Amino acid sequence: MRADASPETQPIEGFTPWPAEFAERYRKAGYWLGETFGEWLRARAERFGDRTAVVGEKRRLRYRELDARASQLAAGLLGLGIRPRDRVVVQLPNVVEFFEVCFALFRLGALPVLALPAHRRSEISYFCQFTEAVAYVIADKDGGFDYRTLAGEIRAEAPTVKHVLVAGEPGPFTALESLYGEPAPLPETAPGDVAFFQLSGGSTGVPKLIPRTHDDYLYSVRASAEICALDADSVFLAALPAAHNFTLSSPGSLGVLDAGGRVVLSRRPSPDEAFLWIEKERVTVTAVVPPLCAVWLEAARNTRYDLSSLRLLQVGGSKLSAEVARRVRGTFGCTLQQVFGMAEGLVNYTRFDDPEDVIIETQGRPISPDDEVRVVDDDDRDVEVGEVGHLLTRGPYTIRGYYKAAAHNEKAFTRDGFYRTGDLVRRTASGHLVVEGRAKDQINRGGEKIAAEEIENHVLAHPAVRDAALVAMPDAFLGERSCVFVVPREQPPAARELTAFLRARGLAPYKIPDRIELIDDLPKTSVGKVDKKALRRWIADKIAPKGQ
Ligand code: OOB
Repeated sequence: MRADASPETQPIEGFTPWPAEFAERYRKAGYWLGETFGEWLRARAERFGDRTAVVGEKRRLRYRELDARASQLAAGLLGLGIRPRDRVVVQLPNVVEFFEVCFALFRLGALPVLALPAHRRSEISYFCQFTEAVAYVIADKDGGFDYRTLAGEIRAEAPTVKHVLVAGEPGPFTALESLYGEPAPLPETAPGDVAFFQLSGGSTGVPKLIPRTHDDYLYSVRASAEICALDADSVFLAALPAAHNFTLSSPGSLGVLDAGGRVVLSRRPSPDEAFLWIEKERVTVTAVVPPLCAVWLEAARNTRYDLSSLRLLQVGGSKLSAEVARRVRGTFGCTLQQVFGMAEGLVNYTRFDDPEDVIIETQGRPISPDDEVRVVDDDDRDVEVGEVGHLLTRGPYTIRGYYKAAAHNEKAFTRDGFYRTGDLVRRTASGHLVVEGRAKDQINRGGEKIAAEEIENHVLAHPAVRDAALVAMPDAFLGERSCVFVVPREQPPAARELTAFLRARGLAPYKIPDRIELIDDLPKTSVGKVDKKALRRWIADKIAPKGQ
């Protein structure tokens, strides 16, 4: 494809590009092919035309149809006044429209901000305001929640949002369906441009936005599809939210579309629904978080569904225990693959030809020969193989900076551009990584990430709270749950009331603390910081099963 003809990249403000010598290296090595998502989809439509691309609850789309619908919707969005580089917050459940909307925006050069269905007013309002989004795309209802009500609140808080586009019954807003028009000439986009934003699990007061370019993301998709040996017969079940990096690109929906296979969208990850799809569509590969893996293993023991089509079960997002890992092959009769990735870039996979103990006990190794991985001590000195340290990384699909976050980027990246993942890992002699813990102030609740500071700020807003600290407590099912230590003013808040207060502030439900502990004062370290280690130990000890 093209080289000279490709439009010049004009980085958007607030985006940190790769230094020129790295960009050149990644192009030369054949990682960055100079292709945009729009072109990529067109090429797939030409090659796989009548094959089924996406299957949802209500609709199925062939490659050709997906391509055409994306162009029609892009024209409609342009007609509404949405322009290249405009930000659009997309919050859709696992429905076919998710792909139509994303590809329409890609084609238009407008930038989706991929929110999760669980996000609520607090998160969405922030995304809209921070990115100055011009539109917000939702489904009418999902899981008993009416997104149109939320959209009304967002409109009041984020004046830049001119359009609310609804998949389904629009209520007072615009029906997405009304926007599919005659394909129109569209502005050109450049492969080095930002294509969309992922969201960071984060550890700071507000979530960070992750700008991903066409070039870098498509590389991670292609290389992931190759590692997972996807082909036109692959059928991927998106059981987790389609917008999450794992489901979208590791190799996920995009990986399977790259190979000409079929994406099947499950509205819920529960065995009832997911297993039905596996049987019905003869699903070959799917991706789950460890707690879901455990639930599926239980359910598979006496299911009435035929799961024999499944070839590969990927597990990632949080640490998988070796005990659960060992049960996968026996129960599903398929290969297990551990996936340790992050929306910022780096993704590690165990490989099909890895020895069994590596598949069970490690979280894999990086996608690319050009993924640079360092494991360092607190002073950024490399530690020996086998020793635990901080994971730093840079490479052809790992960002060089969060969007519009100059001050935070100083801390989150080294001077020479390595991303500080906040993960504590050990590297084995074979180059595989084992996740041993976390240095970032975050709770990983079964794969859902909670930034402690963000929640503490919300708790501190309660008039009866003087101080607060959120920590992880061990949980047999989710791995971790959240516990907030609250130092009350005079009258301590009732737990129920505090929870209701947080809900009313519009927090995503998974971020509401699972447990509240009242305490006279927060313990401090010798340098005067809150001693979260002590709090974690204390709560772990308190909830540990006693005696025997
Ligand atoms: C995935 O992406 P994010 O952005 O939601 O979260 C990234 C963080 C990592 O830094 C690490 O702390 C944790 O999630 N994590 C794991 C893990 N996979 C992710 N911790 C232990 N074991 C694993 N296998 O979670 C994500 C993105 C792409 C593919 C897979 C997961």
